[in-house]
Amino acid sequence: MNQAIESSYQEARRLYARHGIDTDAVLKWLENIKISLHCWQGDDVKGFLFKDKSLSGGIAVTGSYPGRASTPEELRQDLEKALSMIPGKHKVNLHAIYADTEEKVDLDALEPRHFQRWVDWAKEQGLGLDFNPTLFSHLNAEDGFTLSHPNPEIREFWIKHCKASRKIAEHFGKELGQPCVTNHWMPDGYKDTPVDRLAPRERLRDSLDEIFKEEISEAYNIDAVESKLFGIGSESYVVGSHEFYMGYAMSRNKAICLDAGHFHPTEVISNKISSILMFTDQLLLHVSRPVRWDSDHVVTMDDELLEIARELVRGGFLPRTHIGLDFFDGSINHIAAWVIGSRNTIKALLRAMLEPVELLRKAEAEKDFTTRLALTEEFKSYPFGAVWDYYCTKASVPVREAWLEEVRSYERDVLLKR
Ligand code: RNT
Ligand code: ZN
Repeated sequence: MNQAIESSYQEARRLYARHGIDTDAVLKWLENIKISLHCWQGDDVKGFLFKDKSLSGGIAVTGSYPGRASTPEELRQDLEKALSMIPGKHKVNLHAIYADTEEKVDLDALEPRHFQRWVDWAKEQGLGLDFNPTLFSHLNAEDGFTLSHPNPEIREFWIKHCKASRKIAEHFGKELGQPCVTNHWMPDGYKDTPVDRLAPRERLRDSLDEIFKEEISEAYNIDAVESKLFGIGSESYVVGSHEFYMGYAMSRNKAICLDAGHFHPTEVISNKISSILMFTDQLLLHVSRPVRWDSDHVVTMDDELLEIARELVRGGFLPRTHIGLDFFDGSINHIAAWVIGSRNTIKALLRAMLEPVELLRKAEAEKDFTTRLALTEEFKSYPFGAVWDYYCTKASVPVREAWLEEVRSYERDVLLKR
């Protein structure tokens, strides 16, 4: 091990130990945390099934940085590259449109075999897989409604697709020996103020009930539902609102997915985690960064990321929380985006684990808010970076910005030749 990294770590270790924080134990803990790397950052949410269809559903990618993956092989190669620069063992999050098959198959007819190459690859790489039915970028989603569509035939198409998705997820879970989280998000909503807010919600409830009818063991598949406040083209009303899914998930024993970009701009998901986990078993996070709207910017080390990490650590919620990333920035190197967002998320968890939580709790209980504030602020400049560098070294991934050079040469040798 590099001498400077080792001695900086030992110095940091002593400093943290003074407050009862065992950095060696923290790193063992961190090693067990899985992040779900979203495949759709690798190709600007295009997928492979309907290549000529443009992205719909009120989400948008801007930028045309060269080199994005356009085949399953390229996407896997890029994911491998990204994962080689991220410490830990993680998961990859697939969307249905990323099926790897030569067959011409529509979403309602997808089967586990259309994803077998992903499964084989995940096995070989020691990765878990998560899944999402794709309820956008399709002819049957063109008018902005899917599972709550007034036309029963269109609803039926999407119900079939979601049922098929759960079977695919079950297969992932069985093959990989760890549960696959299947997240259901659909864009359904109105651009302008609706007259009837209730009927689409009743239809969505009924469609979801039909989809979840089949019992699938939680050892293989965990269902999650993702709410949203608004999208492009659904500014006035989204069928699957937060309140809708709070009620739905609680009454049906499903996991809620909180996406950091799906609320009012000053509303934060960090403040929702403890409440939701009082009443549900499991939580899915879509770690994202909304800049003025649900813009899905690459996750940076901002206050909200740190606050999310603190909530998970302090509340003891990590075993019940699935952490997924959800951003798509087409204006920078696609692999760098993954690396930056994932490393930040893991690093934020590390920072949270390195805080003197017991001391802070005690100060709070004693109404000593001065100590609470003083310690919280001082700990922001404690040497977590030395612990992070040591962790990266031990995990054989690049230390500090050294990964950027690797991305640059990969860009030169692989991406720009595509
Ligand atoms: C959209 C949701 C959803 C998608 C992915 C691609 O606003 O956040 O999670 O980003 O399914
Ligand atoms: Zn999301």
